[in-house]
Amino acid sequence: MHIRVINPNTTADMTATIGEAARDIAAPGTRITATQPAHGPVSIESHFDEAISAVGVLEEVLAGERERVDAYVIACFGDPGLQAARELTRAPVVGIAEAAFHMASLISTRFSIVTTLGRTGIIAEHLLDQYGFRHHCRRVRAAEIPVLDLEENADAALDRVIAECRRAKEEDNIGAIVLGCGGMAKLTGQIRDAVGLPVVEGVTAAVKLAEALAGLGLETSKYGDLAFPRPKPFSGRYEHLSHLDLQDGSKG
Ligand code: 5HY
Repeated sequence: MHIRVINPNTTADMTATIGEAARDIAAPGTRITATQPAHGPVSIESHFDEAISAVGVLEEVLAGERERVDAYVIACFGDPGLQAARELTRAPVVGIAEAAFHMASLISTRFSIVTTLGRTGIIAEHLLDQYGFRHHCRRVRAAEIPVLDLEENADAALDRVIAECRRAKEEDNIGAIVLGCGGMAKLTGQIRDAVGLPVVEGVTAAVKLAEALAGLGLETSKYGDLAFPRPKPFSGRYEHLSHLDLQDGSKG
């Protein structure tokens, strides 16, 4: 099984971290390719960053279709471009936020999310509503660290994330913590041991869900809104997306 794990920001070190965490948890025989867009923000910390990164995610899915991968993971906690990506392929596409919400709701009745910057918390809240998990989530908290601090000031960033997780444990009456950033992919064990609560991390949750879906032979439905986009002309810098013929498996 071949899973393409897409880091929607363009920071290679974070892509490497995400790839390592995915390979550590993948089943024997699962091949993980960790990629990032050629164009886009070095980190995603706003609606603007998210909107731009979504196009990069779609370009990476089209590249994966040329390699006929079996499943995709979108490794940013905003799940940028998730539904659009599902239109481009029959393969399952799993967003790390959606995967983490599902997994956390299977092991706890209430969880809190700990993300990086407070300003991106609303993105997680919108996804909780969109996916139907608002009633499972007590609070969306922030360690108030820039995303790239997870790579560049790792120890200090970890301390701040642990401190916020401890506050969640003391104050939120929860049974689990959901980590709210793909850049936290390799911190699960340290945080769990420091906080003493189950910790759900999106990249690893999404890889296991992608394996399960592909292993069951389940494909993204092509009936209704996730059907392949109607081929049409695109202009300017998107001209190469014109007349995408995704139907017959020979990808654009
Ligand atoms: C992420 N940003 O998972 C989000 C996290 C966030 O570049 N990768 C990013 O803070 O919204």
